[in-house]
Amino acid sequence: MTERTYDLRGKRVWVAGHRGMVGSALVRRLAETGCEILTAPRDRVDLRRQVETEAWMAEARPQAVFLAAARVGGILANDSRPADFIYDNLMIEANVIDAAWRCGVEKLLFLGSSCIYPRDAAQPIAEPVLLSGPLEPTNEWYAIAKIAGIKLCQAYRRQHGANFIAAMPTNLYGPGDTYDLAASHVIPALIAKMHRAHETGAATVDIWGSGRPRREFLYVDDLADALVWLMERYDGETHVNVGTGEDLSIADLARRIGDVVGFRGDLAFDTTKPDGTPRKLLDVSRLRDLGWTATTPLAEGLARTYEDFRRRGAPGVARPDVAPA
Ligand code: GFB
Repeated sequence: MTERTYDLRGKRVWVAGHRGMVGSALVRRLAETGCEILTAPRDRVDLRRQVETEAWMAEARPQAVFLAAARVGGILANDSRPADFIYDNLMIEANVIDAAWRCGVEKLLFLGSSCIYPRDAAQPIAEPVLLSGPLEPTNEWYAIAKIAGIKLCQAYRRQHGANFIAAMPTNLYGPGDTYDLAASHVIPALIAKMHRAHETGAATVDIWGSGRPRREFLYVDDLADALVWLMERYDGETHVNVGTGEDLSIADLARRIGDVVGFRGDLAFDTTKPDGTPRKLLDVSRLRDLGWTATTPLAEGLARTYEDFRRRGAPGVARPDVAPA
Protein backbone atom coordinates (compact mmCIF):
# COMPACT_ATOMS: atom_id res chain seq x y z
CA MET A 1 0.00 0.00 0.00
CA THR A 2 1.38 3.39 -1.06
CA GLU A 3 2.16 5.72 1.86
CA ARG A 4 -0.17 8.62 2.61
CA THR A 5 1.55 11.88 1.61
CA TYR A 6 -1.36 14.27 2.20
CA ASP A 7 -3.71 13.92 5.17
CA LEU A 8 -7.23 15.31 4.64
CA ARG A 9 -8.07 15.19 8.36
CA GLY A 10 -8.75 18.67 9.70
CA LYS A 11 -8.34 20.28 6.24
CA ARG A 12 -10.76 22.68 4.59
CA VAL A 13 -11.79 20.74 1.47
CA TRP A 14 -13.86 22.25 -1.33
CA VAL A 15 -15.93 19.94 -3.50
CA ALA A 16 -16.58 21.97 -6.64
CA GLY A 17 -19.71 20.53 -8.27
CA HIS A 18 -21.14 19.08 -5.03
CA ARG A 19 -24.67 18.74 -6.43
CA GLY A 20 -23.68 16.51 -9.35
CA MET A 21 -23.48 12.71 -9.22
CA VAL A 22 -19.70 12.67 -8.65
CA GLY A 23 -19.65 15.66 -6.29
CA SER A 24 -22.36 14.24 -4.06
CA ALA A 25 -20.57 10.88 -3.89
CA LEU A 26 -17.41 12.76 -2.90
CA VAL A 27 -19.28 14.60 -0.15
CA ARG A 28 -20.55 11.23 1.17
CA ARG A 29 -17.03 9.75 1.12
CA LEU A 30 -15.29 12.81 2.57
CA ALA A 31 -17.70 12.79 5.53
CA GLU A 32 -15.70 9.76 6.75
CA THR A 33 -12.30 11.47 6.60
CA GLY A 34 -12.56 14.08 9.35
CA CYS A 35 -12.11 17.03 7.00
CA GLU A 36 -14.24 20.17 6.83
CA ILE A 37 -16.29 20.02 3.61
CA LEU A 38 -16.86 23.30 1.76
CA THR A 39 -19.47 23.76 -0.95
CA ALA A 40 -20.19 26.87 -3.03
CA PRO A 41 -23.79 28.10 -3.16
CA ARG A 42 -24.97 27.76 -6.72
CA ASP A 43 -27.02 30.97 -6.73
CA ARG A 44 -23.91 32.98 -5.76
CA VAL A 45 -21.06 31.37 -7.65
CA ASP A 46 -21.02 30.54 -11.34
CA LEU A 47 -17.65 28.90 -11.91
CA ARG A 48 -17.71 29.94 -15.56
CA ARG A 49 -17.20 33.51 -14.33
CA GLN A 50 -13.66 34.30 -13.22
CA VAL A 51 -14.53 37.14 -10.84
CA GLU A 52 -17.13 35.08 -8.99
CA THR A 53 -14.79 32.10 -8.77
CA GLU A 54 -11.89 34.17 -7.43
CA ALA A 55 -14.10 35.92 -4.88
CA TRP A 56 -15.48 32.61 -3.61
CA MET A 57 -12.00 31.06 -3.30
CA ALA A 58 -10.58 34.08 -1.48
CA GLU A 59 -13.45 33.97 1.01
CA ALA A 60 -13.65 30.19 1.49
CA ARG A 61 -9.85 29.61 1.66
CA PRO A 62 -9.88 25.89 0.83
CA GLN A 63 -6.70 23.91 1.45
CA ALA A 64 -7.67 21.11 -0.90
CA VAL A 65 -9.98 21.12 -3.94
CA PHE A 66 -11.79 18.31 -5.78
CA LEU A 67 -12.67 19.80 -9.17
CA ALA A 68 -15.80 17.78 -10.02
CA ALA A 69 -17.80 20.69 -11.48
CA ALA A 70 -18.39 20.20 -15.20
CA ARG A 71 -20.94 20.21 -17.92
CA VAL A 72 -21.51 16.52 -18.52
CA GLY A 73 -23.88 14.46 -20.61
CA GLY A 74 -24.35 11.42 -22.79
CA ILE A 75 -23.58 10.92 -26.44
CA LEU A 76 -26.54 12.95 -27.77
CA ALA A 77 -26.01 15.96 -25.47
CA ASN A 78 -22.31 16.03 -26.38
CA ASP A 79 -23.02 15.74 -30.08
CA SER A 80 -25.77 18.36 -30.22
CA ARG A 81 -24.39 21.07 -27.90
CA PRO A 82 -20.65 21.31 -28.72
CA ALA A 83 -20.37 24.97 -27.73
CA ASP A 84 -21.76 24.36 -24.22
CA PHE A 85 -19.47 21.39 -23.70
CA ILE A 86 -16.26 23.08 -24.76
CA TYR A 87 -16.91 26.56 -23.35
CA ASP A 88 -18.34 25.66 -19.95
CA ASN A 89 -15.70 23.05 -19.22
CA LEU A 90 -12.77 25.21 -20.36
CA MET A 91 -13.99 28.15 -18.29
CA ILE A 92 -14.72 26.16 -15.13
CA GLU A 93 -11.35 24.41 -15.08
CA ALA A 94 -9.28 27.46 -16.06
CA ASN A 95 -10.97 29.61 -13.42
CA VAL A 96 -10.78 27.08 -10.60
CA ILE A 97 -7.22 25.93 -11.31
CA ASP A 98 -5.82 29.46 -11.63
CA ALA A 99 -7.69 30.69 -8.55
CA ALA A 100 -6.50 27.64 -6.60
CA TRP A 101 -2.90 28.52 -7.37
CA ARG A 102 -3.44 32.21 -6.51
CA CYS A 103 -5.07 31.30 -3.17
CA GLY A 104 -2.27 28.90 -2.24
CA VAL A 105 -4.37 25.72 -2.36
CA GLU A 106 -2.13 22.88 -1.14
CA LYS A 107 -3.57 20.17 -3.36
CA LEU A 108 -6.10 19.98 -6.19
CA LEU A 109 -7.54 16.97 -7.99
CA PHE A 110 -8.97 17.56 -11.47
CA LEU A 111 -11.47 15.11 -12.90
CA GLY A 112 -11.37 14.24 -16.59
CA SER A 113 -12.93 11.44 -18.60
CA SER A 114 -11.91 8.40 -20.63
CA CYS A 115 -13.06 10.15 -23.83
CA ILE A 116 -9.77 12.11 -23.81
CA TYR A 117 -8.13 9.17 -25.57
CA PRO A 118 -8.00 8.60 -29.35
CA ARG A 119 -11.13 6.94 -30.75
CA ASP A 120 -9.22 3.92 -32.05
CA ALA A 121 -6.78 3.54 -29.16
CA ALA A 122 -5.41 0.06 -28.48
CA GLN A 123 -7.35 -1.59 -25.65
CA PRO A 124 -7.08 -1.48 -22.71
CA ILE A 125 -6.11 2.19 -22.92
CA ALA A 126 -3.00 3.16 -20.97
CA GLU A 127 -2.27 6.73 -19.85
CA PRO A 128 0.62 7.44 -22.32
CA VAL A 129 -1.75 6.97 -25.28
CA LEU A 130 -3.09 10.50 -24.71
CA LEU A 131 -2.72 12.75 -27.81
CA SER A 132 -1.54 9.95 -30.08
CA GLY A 133 -4.47 9.98 -32.52
CA PRO A 134 -7.81 11.55 -33.60
CA LEU A 135 -10.66 11.79 -31.08
CA GLU A 136 -14.21 10.39 -31.31
CA PRO A 137 -16.19 13.09 -33.21
CA THR A 138 -19.37 12.88 -31.04
CA ASN A 139 -17.49 14.11 -27.99
CA GLU A 140 -14.32 15.81 -29.19
CA TRP A 141 -15.42 19.18 -27.75
CA TYR A 142 -15.72 17.77 -24.26
CA ALA A 143 -12.53 15.74 -24.74
CA ILE A 144 -10.51 18.76 -25.86
CA ALA A 145 -11.67 20.69 -22.78
CA LYS A 146 -10.75 17.80 -20.48
CA ILE A 147 -7.33 17.41 -22.13
CA ALA A 148 -6.80 21.13 -21.50
CA GLY A 149 -7.62 20.51 -17.83
CA ILE A 150 -4.89 17.87 -17.56
CA LYS A 151 -2.46 20.24 -19.25
CA LEU A 152 -3.43 23.09 -16.89
CA CYS A 153 -2.56 20.91 -13.91
CA GLN A 154 0.77 19.93 -15.47
CA ALA A 155 1.62 23.52 -16.43
CA TYR A 156 0.89 24.92 -12.96
CA ARG A 157 2.93 22.08 -11.47
CA ARG A 158 5.91 22.77 -13.76
CA GLN A 159 5.87 26.55 -13.62
CA HIS A 160 4.62 27.15 -10.08
CA GLY A 161 5.30 23.88 -8.25
CA ALA A 162 1.57 23.43 -7.55
CA ASN A 163 0.57 19.95 -6.37
CA PHE A 164 -2.30 19.56 -8.85
CA ILE A 165 -3.16 16.03 -10.01
CA ALA A 166 -5.63 14.59 -12.54
CA ALA A 167 -7.79 11.44 -12.52
CA MET A 168 -9.48 10.02 -15.65
CA PRO A 169 -12.55 7.97 -14.76
CA THR A 170 -14.21 5.57 -17.15
CA ASN A 171 -18.01 5.80 -17.78
CA LEU A 172 -19.74 6.33 -14.44
CA TYR A 173 -23.14 5.45 -12.99
CA GLY A 174 -24.89 5.45 -9.64
CA PRO A 175 -27.21 7.37 -7.34
CA GLY A 176 -27.91 10.98 -8.26
CA ASP A 177 -27.61 10.48 -12.02
CA THR A 178 -29.57 12.43 -14.67
CA TYR A 179 -32.59 10.64 -16.14
CA ASP A 180 -33.51 13.24 -18.74
CA LEU A 181 -33.22 11.15 -21.92
CA ALA A 182 -31.89 14.03 -24.00
CA ALA A 183 -28.96 14.57 -21.62
CA SER A 184 -28.33 11.26 -19.90
CA HIS A 185 -25.77 8.51 -20.30
CA VAL A 186 -26.77 5.01 -21.26
CA ILE A 187 -27.34 3.44 -17.81
CA PRO A 188 -29.82 5.99 -16.45
CA ALA A 189 -31.48 6.16 -19.88
CA LEU A 190 -32.03 2.41 -20.02
CA ILE A 191 -33.19 2.27 -16.39
CA ALA A 192 -35.79 4.96 -17.11
CA LYS A 193 -36.89 3.44 -20.41
CA MET A 194 -37.08 -0.15 -19.14
CA HIS A 195 -38.87 0.89 -15.96
CA ARG A 196 -41.49 2.66 -18.03
CA ALA A 197 -41.79 -0.28 -20.46
CA HIS A 198 -42.19 -2.70 -17.53
CA GLU A 199 -44.91 -0.54 -15.97
CA THR A 200 -46.85 -0.06 -19.20
CA GLY A 201 -46.30 -3.59 -20.49
CA ALA A 202 -44.54 -2.35 -23.66
CA ALA A 203 -43.08 -5.17 -25.78
CA THR A 204 -39.86 -3.42 -26.83
CA VAL A 205 -37.35 -0.87 -25.61
CA ASP A 206 -35.43 1.37 -27.90
CA ILE A 207 -31.63 0.99 -27.68
CA TRP A 208 -29.57 3.60 -29.51
CA GLY A 209 -27.02 2.39 -32.03
CA SER A 210 -26.07 -1.19 -32.90
CA GLY A 211 -25.62 -2.47 -29.34
CA ARG A 212 -22.08 -3.53 -30.30
CA PRO A 213 -20.01 -0.74 -28.71
CA ARG A 214 -18.27 -1.84 -25.54
CA ARG A 215 -18.07 0.24 -22.38
CA GLU A 216 -16.59 -0.08 -18.90
CA PHE A 217 -18.77 1.16 -16.02
CA LEU A 218 -17.60 2.31 -12.59
CA TYR A 219 -19.96 2.79 -9.65
CA VAL A 220 -19.71 6.40 -8.50
CA ASP A 221 -19.04 5.59 -4.82
CA ASP A 222 -16.05 3.50 -5.92
CA LEU A 223 -14.86 6.50 -7.91
CA ALA A 224 -15.19 8.78 -4.87
CA ASP A 225 -13.15 6.32 -2.83
CA ALA A 226 -10.44 6.27 -5.53
CA LEU A 227 -10.36 10.08 -5.68
CA VAL A 228 -9.89 10.43 -1.92
CA TRP A 229 -7.22 7.74 -2.14
CA LEU A 230 -5.38 9.60 -4.94
CA MET A 231 -5.69 12.93 -3.12
CA GLU A 232 -4.00 11.42 -0.08
CA ARG A 233 -1.42 9.26 -1.85
CA TYR A 234 -0.60 10.42 -5.39
CA ASP A 235 1.59 13.40 -6.29
CA GLY A 236 2.60 12.70 -9.90
CA GLU A 237 2.37 14.81 -13.05
CA THR A 238 0.78 12.04 -15.14
CA HIS A 239 -3.00 11.65 -15.05
CA VAL A 240 -4.27 8.34 -13.61
CA ASN A 241 -6.99 6.13 -15.11
CA VAL A 242 -9.80 5.04 -12.77
CA GLY A 243 -11.93 2.07 -13.81
CA THR A 244 -12.77 -1.54 -13.12
CA GLY A 245 -10.70 -3.17 -15.87
CA GLU A 246 -13.79 -4.94 -17.30
CA ASP A 247 -16.18 -3.99 -20.10
CA LEU A 248 -19.28 -5.36 -21.84
CA SER A 249 -21.31 -4.60 -24.95
CA ILE A 250 -24.25 -2.19 -24.81
CA ALA A 251 -26.55 -5.08 -25.81
CA ASP A 252 -25.30 -7.13 -22.82
CA LEU A 253 -25.63 -4.11 -20.56
CA ALA A 254 -29.23 -3.66 -21.71
CA ARG A 255 -29.99 -7.30 -20.79
CA ARG A 256 -28.39 -6.85 -17.37
CA ILE A 257 -30.49 -3.73 -16.74
CA GLY A 258 -33.58 -5.59 -17.96
CA ASP A 259 -32.91 -8.26 -15.28
CA VAL A 260 -32.67 -5.62 -12.55
CA VAL A 261 -35.79 -3.75 -13.64
CA GLY A 262 -37.83 -6.85 -14.53
CA PHE A 263 -38.27 -5.95 -18.20
CA ARG A 264 -38.57 -9.16 -20.26
CA GLY A 265 -39.40 -7.68 -23.70
CA ASP A 266 -37.24 -7.24 -26.79
CA LEU A 267 -34.47 -4.79 -27.51
CA ALA A 268 -35.04 -2.66 -30.65
CA PHE A 269 -31.73 -1.29 -31.91
CA ASP A 270 -32.10 2.15 -33.47
CA THR A 271 -29.17 2.46 -35.85
CA THR A 272 -30.13 6.00 -36.82
CA LYS A 273 -28.56 6.94 -33.44
CA PRO A 274 -24.75 7.04 -33.09
CA ASP A 275 -22.63 4.26 -31.59
CA GLY A 276 -19.83 6.61 -30.64
CA THR A 277 -16.46 5.12 -29.67
CA PRO A 278 -16.35 1.41 -30.58
CA ARG A 279 -14.63 0.43 -27.32
CA LYS A 280 -13.42 2.27 -24.21
CA LEU A 281 -11.70 0.05 -21.67
CA LEU A 282 -9.12 1.66 -19.44
CA ASP A 283 -5.83 0.08 -18.46
CA VAL A 284 -6.00 0.47 -14.70
CA SER A 285 -2.66 -1.15 -13.88
CA ARG A 286 -1.09 2.14 -12.75
CA LEU A 287 -3.80 2.63 -10.12
CA ARG A 288 -3.75 -1.04 -9.19
CA ASP A 289 0.03 -0.89 -8.74
CA LEU A 290 -0.45 2.12 -6.49
CA GLY A 291 -2.78 -0.05 -4.38
CA TRP A 292 -6.42 0.73 -5.28
CA THR A 293 -9.03 -1.46 -6.99
CA ALA A 294 -12.80 -1.08 -7.54
CA THR A 295 -15.04 -3.22 -5.32
CA THR A 296 -18.67 -2.84 -6.45
CA PRO A 297 -19.75 -5.52 -8.98
CA LEU A 298 -21.91 -4.24 -11.86
CA ALA A 299 -24.99 -6.24 -10.74
CA GLU A 300 -24.85 -4.71 -7.27
CA GLY A 301 -24.21 -1.19 -8.56
CA LEU A 302 -27.12 -1.44 -11.01
CA ALA A 303 -29.45 -2.70 -8.27
CA ARG A 304 -28.48 0.19 -5.98
CA THR A 305 -28.88 2.69 -8.81
CA TYR A 306 -32.34 1.36 -9.62
CA GLU A 307 -33.26 1.63 -5.93
CA ASP A 308 -32.18 5.28 -5.99
CA PHE A 309 -34.21 5.88 -9.16
CA ARG A 310 -37.34 4.44 -7.52
CA ARG A 311 -36.77 6.27 -4.24
CA ARG A 312 -36.43 9.62 -5.93
CA GLY A 313 -39.67 9.02 -7.83
CA ALA A 314 -40.91 11.13 -10.73
CA PRO A 315 -38.79 9.26 -13.28
CA GLY A 316 -38.10 11.19 -16.42
CA VAL A 317 -38.02 14.56 -14.68
CA ALA A 318 -35.22 16.62 -16.15
CA ARG A 319 -32.44 17.51 -13.78
CA PRO A 320 -29.88 20.20 -14.62
CA ASP A 321 -26.84 18.55 -16.17
CA VAL A 322 -24.40 21.28 -15.37
CA ALA A 323 -22.99 21.58 -11.90
CA PRO A 324 -21.25 24.96 -11.99
CA ALA A 325 -20.71 25.24 -8.25
O1 GFB B 1 -23.49 6.60 -22.12
P1 GFB B 1 -23.30 7.20 -23.47
O2 GFB B 1 -24.22 8.31 -23.84
O3 GFB B 1 -21.83 7.64 -23.56
O4 GFB B 1 -23.54 6.05 -24.58
P2 GFB B 1 -20.50 7.47 -24.46
C1 GFB B 1 -22.87 4.80 -24.52
C2 GFB B 1 -23.38 3.89 -25.63
O5 GFB B 1 -24.73 3.49 -25.30
C3 GFB B 1 -23.45 4.51 -27.02
C4 GFB B 1 -25.57 3.64 -26.43
O6 GFB B 1 -23.06 3.56 -27.98
C5 GFB B 1 -24.95 4.84 -27.19
O7 GFB B 1 -25.38 4.88 -28.54
N1 GFB B 1 -26.97 3.83 -26.02
C6 GFB B 1 -27.98 2.96 -26.24
C7 GFB B 1 -27.48 4.91 -25.38
N2 GFB B 1 -29.14 3.46 -25.82
C8 GFB B 1 -28.87 4.67 -25.26
C9 GFB B 1 -29.69 5.67 -24.65
O8 GFB B 1 -30.91 5.54 -24.53
N3 GFB B 1 -29.04 6.78 -24.17
C10 GFB B 1 -27.70 6.95 -24.30
N4 GFB B 1 -27.13 8.06 -23.80
N5 GFB B 1 -26.91 6.03 -24.91
C11 GFB B 1 -20.16 9.84 -23.50
C12 GFB B 1 -19.43 11.02 -24.04
O9 GFB B 1 -19.96 8.90 -24.48
O10 GFB B 1 -19.62 9.32 -22.31
C13 GFB B 1 -18.91 11.93 -23.02
O11 GFB B 1 -20.23 11.64 -25.03
C14 GFB B 1 -18.27 11.23 -21.85
O12 GFB B 1 -18.02 12.83 -23.58
C15 GFB B 1 -19.14 10.14 -21.33
O13 GFB B 1 -17.00 10.74 -22.16
C16 GFB B 1 -18.51 9.33 -20.24
O14 GFB B 1 -19.59 6.54 -23.75
O15 GFB B 1 -20.78 7.10 -25.86
